Amino acid sequence: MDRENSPSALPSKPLLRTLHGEAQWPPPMWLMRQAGRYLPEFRAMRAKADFLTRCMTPDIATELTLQPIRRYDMDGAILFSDILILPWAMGQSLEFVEGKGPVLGAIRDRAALDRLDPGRVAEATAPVRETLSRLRRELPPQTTLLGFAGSPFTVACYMVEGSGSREFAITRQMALTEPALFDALMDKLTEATAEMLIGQVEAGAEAVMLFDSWAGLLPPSQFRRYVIAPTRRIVERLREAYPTLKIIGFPRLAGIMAAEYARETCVDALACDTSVDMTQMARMVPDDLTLQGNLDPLILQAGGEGMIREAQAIRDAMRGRPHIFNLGHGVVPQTPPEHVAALVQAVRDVS
Ligand code: 1CP
Repeated sequence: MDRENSPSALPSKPLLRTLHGEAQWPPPMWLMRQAGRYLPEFRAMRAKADFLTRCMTPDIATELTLQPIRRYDMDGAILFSDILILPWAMGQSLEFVEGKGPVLGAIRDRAALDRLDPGRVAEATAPVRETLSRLRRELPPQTTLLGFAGSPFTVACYMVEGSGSREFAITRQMALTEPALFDALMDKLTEATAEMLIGQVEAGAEAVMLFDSWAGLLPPSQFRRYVIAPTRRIVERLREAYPTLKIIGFPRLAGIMAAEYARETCVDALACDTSVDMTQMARMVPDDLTLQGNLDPLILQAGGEGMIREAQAIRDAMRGRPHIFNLGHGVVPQTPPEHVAALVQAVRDVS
């Protein structure tokens, strides 16, 4: 365990301090998908290697993580990787197809589930840990390094469906009609996710984020079973290994269930999606819970005075409580890079 995770000293990095429950002014900021196609230097690297190779080559993944830090001096650097690296590392076939997104060999029965081998994950993800160690050496001293994973439900959606989807109907049907099979998949994923994240922290991640992008598809009873319960288990396992590790949870489009999620999973920070009124959410959660979010990525794409007003309104509404400024979902590829520069300036301008 390093100093930033030790219980005695409050860390000096602004984003980590906020995760420890201390309000900063102006708030620290980073953006989901801050490394991405909207940056010309990212598109240049894209020509050189396919997506999986970019994730699994420490030179490239380090460079892609650093690009938005160099340009915008973000307070957080998120590892360049993907939530689908875990199923791939367990042996599921994965390809990122241009114009279509991820394509996986769908898991629909016990035999396919049994072929997934969590024992392969540590070795298969060694390059990711190498990337994290390099980043810890190369990042500016005030920048916090974030590791991440998908939450089990969201990762299961892709594993069962075999691709992206609007409804993930096959996955949700499996949960309802073959609960033993779906539970076995969720249990396997929950343990493997915790193990992988412990490895990321060992390698240098200073905080971690759990992305549950499709949590909002579930009715409350299943939300408790497939979102809250596995997240809580992962938080427990991480805290056994690293008692003061800070964990951000993102139950996207969970609506009012997000408050219960924050309380029951014991995450340190709740990342709010675009639909959340942050002022209302602040009233529903403890004062020392960090809130992260939540400018609409399309407002960032549009830019201009309207963007500056919206961003400063979110920032000002959260003043006095621990808040990490971010978007409500990822930067879209059509975003002009100068809009991101204007956003950073607007959030940091407290004159
Ligand atoms: O070069 C390319 O065009 C590949 C596009 C790309 C990128 C840049 C994919 C494919 N993944 C990523 C990186 C990524 N993905 C990061 C790290 C970088 C950063 O944030 O700056 C992270 C945290 C993710 C997480 C991720 N992947 C999520 C959760 C967050 C969210 O966006 O909701 C999800 C759902 C994925 C799956 C995925 N990977 C890639 C795509 C296009 C998708 C979405 C597929 C779909 O459902 O349509």
